[in-house]
Amino acid sequence: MVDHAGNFRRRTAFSPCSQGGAGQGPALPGLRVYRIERYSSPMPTDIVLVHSSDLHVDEDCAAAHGGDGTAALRSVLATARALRADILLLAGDTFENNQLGGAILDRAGRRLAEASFPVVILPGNHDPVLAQSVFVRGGLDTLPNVSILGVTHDNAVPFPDFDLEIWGHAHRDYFNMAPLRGPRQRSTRWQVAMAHGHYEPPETRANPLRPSWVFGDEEIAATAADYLALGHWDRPMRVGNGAVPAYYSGSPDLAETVNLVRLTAAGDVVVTREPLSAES
Ligand SMILES: [Mn+2]
Repeated sequence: MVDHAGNFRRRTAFSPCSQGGAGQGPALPGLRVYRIERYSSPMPTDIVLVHSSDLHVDEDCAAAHGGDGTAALRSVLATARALRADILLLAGDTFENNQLGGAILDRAGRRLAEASFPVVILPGNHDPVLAQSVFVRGGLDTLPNVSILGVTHDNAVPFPDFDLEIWGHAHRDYFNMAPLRGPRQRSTRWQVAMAHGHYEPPETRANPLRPSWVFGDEEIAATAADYLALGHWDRPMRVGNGAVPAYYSGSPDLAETVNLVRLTAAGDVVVTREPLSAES
């Protein structure tokens, strides 16, 4: 932080967020306001990120969502708009699989294109970056407001107007990989990381029967990110040892919320859960 006299000072204490953050939704258990060291001058306004994952856009099915396979996407986009998101983060498994047909991809593409804000997509284990991925076949890589890690950008998407960079390793095939390998050096005031995989706490990390796409406390801390947007779990949860605010958003279907992440002008990171809006 830079105080009023312009002197750098270090603030390490976490203070409970007694104000409930910037929304009406239920607070996430263990919610904290993180005081993060800052070197640069204050930003004039807050940056609002909305984080969701595991939308699993699928072929239309009469038994679910009134027959609209893009219902979860529609709902998350409407919620992000209602929350006045500056950027929407989708942390993997946006699509159920890479075999989806043209009609559903066209509809998903139209919904994304109609969004009035940038969308950053991290491909997950259901929708990895293959030559014939949904992102390419659906033309999603041509939408000006959509950035797809591993497709339109290799590992990082810059947002110079916000002095923000968002990085993450896309799933590029169906095999195992380490989602948080090689943390990216910070080059902007704000840095947000994304990962699609399975958090393993220290007490079970040695278990040889481990799931794929694992990361733990050390990998999370090594990102030194202002926020880590996680996907793969349908349940919303904060994970890690507190060094970095690392949250699963959970799926819209199960959580019925998105994570709202406010990067404040004062340098705080405030995370709340917000209910899905009525669809429009
Ligand atoms: Mn997954």
